Amino acid sequence: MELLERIKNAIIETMPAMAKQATQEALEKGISAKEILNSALIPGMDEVGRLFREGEYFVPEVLVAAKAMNASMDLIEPILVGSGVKKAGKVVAGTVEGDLHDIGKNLVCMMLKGAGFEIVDLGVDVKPESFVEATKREKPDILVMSALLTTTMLNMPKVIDALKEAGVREKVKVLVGGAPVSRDYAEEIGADGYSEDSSSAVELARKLVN
Ligand code: B1M
Repeated sequence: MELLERIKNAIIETMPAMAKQATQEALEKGISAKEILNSALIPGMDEVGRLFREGEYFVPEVLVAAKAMNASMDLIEPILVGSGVKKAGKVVAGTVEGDLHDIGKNLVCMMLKGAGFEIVDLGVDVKPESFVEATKREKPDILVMSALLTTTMLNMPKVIDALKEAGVREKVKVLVGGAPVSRDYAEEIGADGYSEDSSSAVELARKLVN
């Protein structure tokens, strides 16, 4: 379908206005929101993730591609919500306490959203008790924590301890990431997974909810 290809290419070629226009046309022609999501947005962002992993795209391209995906998503999301299309899963995400860096966390959230996950973004400087409250309230499949400072990554195990104390640790998969975080550190603190960038975060999240 030519219009779906146009939406997909607008995402890959980082053109938000074109993504929006092609999505509008597709909806007017009767293409369903679900088909736009599954046949244009998700494969488009998958391809962006591949280009990023292989070093062809850098952070600015990924951010604008995500903007293009969001421009399309803004039009189809109300329809998807109304039609009850099943989401890939629910994610609560935040940058840990003391840390104000949010570019990487936002990128992870955008890529997960592009892959069909529902995102509850708690923002930055998120206290352990706020992660716990959101886990109880939102009942997510996955909790994502981001940290960019060697000092604030030490707050990640505090969140895991707080989840245990509140009796909800087993109800959610905990994924961690951010520049100073490593796979070894994730294992050491008892997280369920680590990913070094936003596209591998999507692959990991998909594996964990299936
Ligand atoms: Co700050 N900062 N910063 N900073 N900053 C760094 C991180 C630093 C490495 C710079 C340096 O010294 N070379 C350094 C940390 C040193 C350390 O701890 N080892 C540093 C410092 C020291 C500080 C301050 C303390 C500076 C000061 O005030 N003296 C201060 C701290 C403030 C605070 O948080 N309390 C500070 C402040 C800031 C700004 C506010 C000015 C700004 C943040 C703006 C914002 O985020 N809105 C800022 C920035 C921009 C940076 C650098 C330049 C860029 C970070 C970034 O956005 N990268 C950074 C140096 C650098 O990295 N070159 C630096 C792009 C982003 C896409 O990458 O966040 O790594 P990243 O995310 C990646 C992966 O890590 C991964 O996926 C993303 C996409 O691939 N990922 C996840 C991230 N989270 C994930 C979660 C997952 C999975 C993957 O969950 C599953």
